[in-house]
Amino acid sequence: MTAQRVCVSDFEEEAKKVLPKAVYDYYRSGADDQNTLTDNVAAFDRWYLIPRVLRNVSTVDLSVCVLGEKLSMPICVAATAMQRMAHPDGETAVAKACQAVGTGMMLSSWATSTIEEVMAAMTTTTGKEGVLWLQLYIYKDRDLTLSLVHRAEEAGYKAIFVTVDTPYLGRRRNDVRNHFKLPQHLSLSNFSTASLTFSEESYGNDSGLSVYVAKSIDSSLCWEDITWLKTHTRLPVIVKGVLNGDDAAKAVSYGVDGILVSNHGARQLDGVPATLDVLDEVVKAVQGACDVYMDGGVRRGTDVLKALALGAKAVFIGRPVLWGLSCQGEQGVVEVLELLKQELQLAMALSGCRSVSEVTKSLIRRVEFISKI
Ligand code: HOC
Repeated sequence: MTAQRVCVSDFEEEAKKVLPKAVYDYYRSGADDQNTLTDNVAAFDRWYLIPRVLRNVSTVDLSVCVLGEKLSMPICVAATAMQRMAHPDGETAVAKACQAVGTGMMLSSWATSTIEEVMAAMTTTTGKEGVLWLQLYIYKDRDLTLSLVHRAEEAGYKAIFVTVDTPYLGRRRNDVRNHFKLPQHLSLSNFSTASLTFSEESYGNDSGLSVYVAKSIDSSLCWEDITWLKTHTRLPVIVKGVLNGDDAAKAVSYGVDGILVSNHGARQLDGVPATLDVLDEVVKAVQGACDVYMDGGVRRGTDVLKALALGAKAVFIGRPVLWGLSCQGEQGVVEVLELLKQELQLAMALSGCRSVSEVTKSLIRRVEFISKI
């Protein structure tokens, strides 16, 4: 009998047992010494919640509007690559789970299901078009890049999240050790020609994946490319991977429709701050000109509450979804999303917040001193 899953780490424990080691390691790893990976999670413990009482919390409304779409909660699904390694239904299972729970999903352009397949899966659940956003890497091949954008537009995606923190791939040591490669029966479904053979391309201390990224991703990317992208799409463009106020202000000056504070799940540059620790700086720099979202280290409802209190409009979760998917496909993802939703609802009620708009900075205080004892 499988053990009861009562928190996100229960799902991870079970996922670790069912996944091949190389796949678990690929999903789980951060870059280099993984200091930022640890810190993304630890950062949430550096903030206290300061609840208010006697506020009639008999009903709590978690709904929120993200990029013009009403969602049941401020918890969305982050882009994670190659989800069919976790479960045969991969991205389509995650999409259906999001639709069932009433939230949005960011699809990795490195998905093992096509842009169109995922929208179709999401739509069949309720008959209503799902809330899907496309995560985009800008390839050296700009026609290829734009073909992804236009397919997303055609399929009814609502926005493009352009990843700006990956001119090269961060070094994940386990992928090198494991000679990580995409299992042979899978492919990066959105690219008809570029089938990957990581093992053949790996050498020395580089994983095959990083060799592939160096060959295909445009490392000359700069701010003018945001303008370029915006001129080629009618969809909102959100910059994913901003970690400081100056870049956030710059993004606003380039007319972005949103900013996602992200360190790529701590998989790129080790030693950067936890995303929670830079959220306030980014929110201040943006001065309300666009919405700010965050990902990184969110594992509990109270984490979501702290991120909202620091000014995030919504949070995105990556690994917890992969663990749910690994454990039990669509149902496992529904369970993870429902768990976080319930945890957030309870945390809001216990803090005296009846709606997301009542979650303000006065709800949290930085821990001045953390005893090591
Ligand atoms: C274009 C290739 O985000 C990761 C994923 C995939 C990165 C590959 C990008 O492993 O962090």
